Amino acid sequence: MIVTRRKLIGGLAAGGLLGGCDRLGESPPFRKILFSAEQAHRFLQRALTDRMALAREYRSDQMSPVFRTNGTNNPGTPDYQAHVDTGFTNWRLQVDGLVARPLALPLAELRSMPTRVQITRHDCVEGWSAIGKWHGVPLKLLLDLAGLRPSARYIVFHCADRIGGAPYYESLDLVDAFHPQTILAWGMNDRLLSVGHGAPVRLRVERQLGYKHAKYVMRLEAVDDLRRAGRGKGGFWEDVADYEWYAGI
Ligand SMILES: Nc1nc2c(c(=O)[nH]1)N[C@H]1C(S)=C(S)[C@@H](COP(=O)(O)O)O[C@H]1N2
Ligand SMILES: [Mo]
Repeated sequence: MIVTRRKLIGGLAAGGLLGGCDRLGESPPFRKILFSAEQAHRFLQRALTDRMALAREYRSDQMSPVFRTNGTNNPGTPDYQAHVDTGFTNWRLQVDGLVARPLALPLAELRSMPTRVQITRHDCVEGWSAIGKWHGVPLKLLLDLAGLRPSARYIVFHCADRIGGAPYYESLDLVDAFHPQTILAWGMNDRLLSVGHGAPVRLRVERQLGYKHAKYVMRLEAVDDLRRAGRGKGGFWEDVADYEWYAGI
């Protein structure tokens, strides 16, 4: 929320807090309050502007000739294999939790929605990077379709794979969830997303490190608290190896 100085003064006046003092600016304690409110406002504004900034996008001729896979390169469960065998025609993306309208969206429907194409650099904490082209539906469109309830604060991405028995999952706050470059990608480098890179859909959240880009996304869940997901730190690597939950780059 952005509080202007005028609204703040108006609010104080309406609340009777100003009493008989009509020379507000000359009253030292009030001047102090107003000064710090303005500082706080400026600070929040800058923080939000930074979070909304776009990641660099590249030209086609800058794309990496090879884009390796990392982590799981095939969930390998019978359920997942059945979806691969049927071209994901029976697969549905579940959208639930703190939403007004839970959804179950077929892949064809995701692909028919407005598509964003972006050529970006993926940075893995293990020390490699690659530039690839991603095609997908802006996460914002899906969240608007489902209608977030006011209590929703995070989006949890539930994946089809497990590592050492624990399901892979990740989560974002709403600033990143609504960022214009945050997409659920169903295509990569002008082709349908391969199994290795996370078919049928994977997250691209371009201002963050590689492990946040959940592959094999089956379900989006809107939650008010991350403590109930996984082991409570908001993501698989956050839980098992203390990776930062906010992996901004
Ligand atoms: N479901 C799932 N998503 C995942 C992983 C994983 O093992 N499982 N690995 C993460 C890591 S560490 C990286 S660097 C990227 C790798 O994406 P890529 O295989 O398309 O290169 O996926 C991320 N998303
Ligand atoms: Mo990674």
